[in-house]
Amino acid sequence: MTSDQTENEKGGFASKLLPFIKKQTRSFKENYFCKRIRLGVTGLSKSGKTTFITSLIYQLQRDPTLQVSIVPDFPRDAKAFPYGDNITRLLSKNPQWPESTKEESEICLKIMFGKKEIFLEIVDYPGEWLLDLPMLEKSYAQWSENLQDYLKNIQETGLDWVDKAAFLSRNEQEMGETELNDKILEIADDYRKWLLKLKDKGFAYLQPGRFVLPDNQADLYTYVNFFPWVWEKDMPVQSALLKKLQQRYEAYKTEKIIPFYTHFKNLNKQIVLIDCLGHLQKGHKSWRDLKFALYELLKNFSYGMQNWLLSRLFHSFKIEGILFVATKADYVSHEAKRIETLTGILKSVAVEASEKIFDKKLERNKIKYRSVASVAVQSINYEGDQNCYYFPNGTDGIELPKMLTREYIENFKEEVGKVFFSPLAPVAVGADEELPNIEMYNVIDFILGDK
Ligand SMILES: Nc1nc2c(ncn2[C@@H]2O[C@H](COP(=O)(O)OP(=O)(O)OP(=O)(O)O)[C@@H](O)[C@H]2O)c(=O)[nH]1
Ligand SMILES: [Mg+2]
Repeated sequence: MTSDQTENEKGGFASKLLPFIKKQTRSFKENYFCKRIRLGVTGLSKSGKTTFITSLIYQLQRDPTLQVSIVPDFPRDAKAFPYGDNITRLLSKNPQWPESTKEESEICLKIMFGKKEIFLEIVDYPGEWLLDLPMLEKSYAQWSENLQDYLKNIQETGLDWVDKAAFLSRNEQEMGETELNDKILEIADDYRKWLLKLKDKGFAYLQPGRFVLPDNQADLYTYVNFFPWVWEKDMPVQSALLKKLQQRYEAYKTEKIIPFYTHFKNLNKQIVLIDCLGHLQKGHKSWRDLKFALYELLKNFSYGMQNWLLSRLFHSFKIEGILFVATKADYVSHEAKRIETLTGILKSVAVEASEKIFDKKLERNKIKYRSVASVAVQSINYEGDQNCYYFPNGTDGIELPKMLTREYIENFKEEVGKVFFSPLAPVAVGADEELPNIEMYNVIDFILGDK
């Protein structure tokens, strides 16, 4: 090696190292001298995430004790959360809910709180994608076994796509490569359509999420090309079909789930939104499915206290506090008794789903439960509030159940059928009025209360 080469290499090494050190120092400064909260707003499809995040930003900006601004140029590598569009829709003369989310987006708020400076980062994404997270830790065989049990549990048998797949696996030897590929695509598409039907019935545990909600139309052709092996317990030792399904399952994980997860996993606070009323309306199957889906989801996050310095240096967070929220509480009106009942229902589903996961990792006072309306569909009248929609108290409608037995939920469904309303538009507010909400201040307290 010549001395020139050595110098060049040294220079090369130093010039590579310098930006690294600068980056580490910058991130150390950023994280050491100011507080950074990575908030995960977790919730199944249509649980109210986008409306909730929009309302949260709106309420934070109106809090007289805080100075809140949206950090420009954030995020550098993803789409910005469309706060402006969402709030304009909600405040317009004919108010509209935010559009259903089709892609991931992020926002960062700079919050001055006395002399303290806090950066609050929030990620929004389509609820359907969240259900992919449990697939990460499963092989194709484990995933298939899991879905086999799932089909039994939800009592779905005699399915067309399963019969077709069983037939294909018995006859694959007689087929050429092209025919086999075509058949796989056909069954994968049938499987996708079946998932969509399940969604309509109120089921939440629908995998893969992008079959139900693709990133874009092109994904329908590129990724909807596998299905679970659910027609027999033991998989064959040699099968071209099995090999293709396994490979495509793994490709989906690598190309779709992992990039989403890496953006999403580093959280230090989590808010889990649950549309309890929506699931109750759809009956006990939907309710049971909700519990199962929640359990499978929460398993994917890390909970517990973390080493403060290490976490900030290496950007690896643990969730130190969780708030479960029953959304759309305006459907039961603001009366304290009914809000409490809704929170009780929320607790019953959340505790059952998360007990084993939090076991000794989170202290009880770090787990909170609240009922909230991000944007109420009516002006809230705090005294003698009779104007509620889905679950009025008494003669015209039905009361929320005190105990959630299976029988109750079945009957509940029937009763609700009689007084069913389609989703209502948010209330129109005047230029000098504010968007009505229920108990959003509790959410702000959860986020900033310990800072
Ligand atoms: N009454 C009432 N309805 C709400 C509220 N928040 C959301 N909704 C209803 O729930 C629907 C879904 O809300 P979104 O905020 O889009 O839910 P999401 O979880 O972001 O849904 P995806 O992005 O599709 O996963 C809205 O279109 C409204 O009909 C609320 O505070 N009160
Ligand atoms: Mg959304």
